[in-house]
Amino acid sequence: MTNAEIADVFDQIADLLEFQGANPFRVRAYRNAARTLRELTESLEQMVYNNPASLQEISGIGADLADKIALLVRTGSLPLLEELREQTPIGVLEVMRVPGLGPKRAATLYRELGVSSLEQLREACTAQKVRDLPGFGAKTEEKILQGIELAAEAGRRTLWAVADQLVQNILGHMKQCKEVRTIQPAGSYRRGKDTVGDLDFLVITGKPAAVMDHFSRLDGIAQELARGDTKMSVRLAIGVQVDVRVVPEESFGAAMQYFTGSKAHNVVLRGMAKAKGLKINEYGVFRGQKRIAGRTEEEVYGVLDLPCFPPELREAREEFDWAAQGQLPVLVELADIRGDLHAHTDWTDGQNTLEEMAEAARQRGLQYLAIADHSKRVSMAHGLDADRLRRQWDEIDRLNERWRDFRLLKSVEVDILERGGLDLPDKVLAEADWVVASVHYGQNQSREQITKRVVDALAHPAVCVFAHPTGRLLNERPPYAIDLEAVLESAKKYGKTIELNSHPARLDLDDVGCAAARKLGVPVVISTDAHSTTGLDVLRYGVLQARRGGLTKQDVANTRPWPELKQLLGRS
Ligand code: DGT
Ligand code: CA
Ligand code: CA
Ligand code: ZN
Repeated sequence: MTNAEIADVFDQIADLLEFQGANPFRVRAYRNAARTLRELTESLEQMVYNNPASLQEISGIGADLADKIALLVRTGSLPLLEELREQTPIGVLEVMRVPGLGPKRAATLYRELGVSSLEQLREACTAQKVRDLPGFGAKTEEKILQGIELAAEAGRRTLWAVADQLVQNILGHMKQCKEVRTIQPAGSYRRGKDTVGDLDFLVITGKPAAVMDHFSRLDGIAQELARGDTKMSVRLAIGVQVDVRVVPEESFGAAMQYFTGSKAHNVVLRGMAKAKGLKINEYGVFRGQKRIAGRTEEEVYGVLDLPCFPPELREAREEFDWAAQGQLPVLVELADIRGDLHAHTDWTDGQNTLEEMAEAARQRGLQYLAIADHSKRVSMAHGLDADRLRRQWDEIDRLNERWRDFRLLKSVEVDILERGGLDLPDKVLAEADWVVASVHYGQNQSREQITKRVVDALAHPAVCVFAHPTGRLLNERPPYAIDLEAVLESAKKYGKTIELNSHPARLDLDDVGCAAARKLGVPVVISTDAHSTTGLDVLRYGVLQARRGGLTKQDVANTRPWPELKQLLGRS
């Protein structure tokens, strides 16, 4: 154990004691001890093993603290700390660490507002309840909100959709520099991964220094991390790192290939090159000293007798097998999508009317839109009961008389109840064009319970699709404990489909789930789950994940016109 680690333990004890309102002298004793130990030049561990008595010679360390240091070094823990942790609500420690807070303020927040998690703290700040507490104020409240964002962002991966905005910004800025001959994004962004660690750009230029000067003038740079002759790294204020590399024109394809990755894909590629007596790196493919490819990616893959893989497939999953068999799939595209099968309106928690949603879908070139508002169990969203649902369907019938090229489908997002079963009578569900089933409650149930609920729902004759199948929210909520394999198998058995929800924080099924559905022959429905007209624009994020799962137009159910889709489900 290092001195710093021991000091941290003492600091934590001080924090927790202070949170509990312990005697200030006791709190200060631990805090002072932590500071002393952190600045000590001799190793506490050595002292404990060689001469424990010497611990008491450190200023401010008496018999009690000396014993605690010895115990900590020997056992790795302290009963006092464990005890304090047990007495403190779990989330409070996170709350304390938000910049601008601390144990005392965390205690006030807990006592006055019951705040014991970052989420509750965010809510309390947003509701402007924090500013009225003694010792706080509007400024503090604002600072806390920023602090929560920062704490939450640190160490997190960026949603692809957010990364995409950054990339477009950066491209826009860099293209204003006349010394930039070419700039292209690479890395996980280019592969369309659902979240991105950092952004990677490659540039061709005759004047690297001028390009980097220009790059450093990008809005939103918080810090320049490194700058060399050909590489520069910065951190943006929102916490994302951006790497820019200048590469020679004759190596641009090789560099794009290399820096697009993935690492696993590159490892396989390097092995294949070696087997052909070739060497591959970010400068090109070489036979001996001679560069035989490098200007374009096609050329690089070509000399290895490989197709230029779509970036989305470069994960060393199935792509090399497909290439060996000469059967690279033709991946689904946004333009293949004919309709959207999951959207909400202001009848429940959506923002727009039926008519507005329909017109927005039509303008986006869709032929059909399923209005799948929530069922009554979702009371927070004013979920529909049978009566209101039928009234909505009457209005849909009326609206549908307007269009020849477009159709609203009578649908509903029916909740799969905690105890099992669906939230609407069978008779009503049987009248729907399309029934979306989903789990919103009882997400903490066991794997067996939750899987059984879903498998039973898929067996219900009215249900067409199981929506956002794992319930994950990227950076926020892990998947529930569902057995996806069992769910896919019953979807197969009952001739049902599975949703790829395109919301950028959901992307659920994920790419691997899509591949699993494809292998079993379960059609995937790429849906928007739009709660407003602009919510319809997320479709492309879903399509990107479907491509990563290797899905073709055939594998995606809603590439079909509605009559064909009905046939696929065995309905007339
Ligand atoms: P990220 O940023 O964590 O979402 O993932 P990537 O894939 O963008 O990874 P990053 O930014 O570390 O590097 C970009 C690409 O560069 C990566 O996909 C493959 C290539 N690369 C980086 N380091 C290595 C390496 O050590 N070996 C190989 N073969 N390739 C590497
Ligand atoms: Ca990256
Ligand atoms: Ca990088
Ligand atoms: Zn929904």
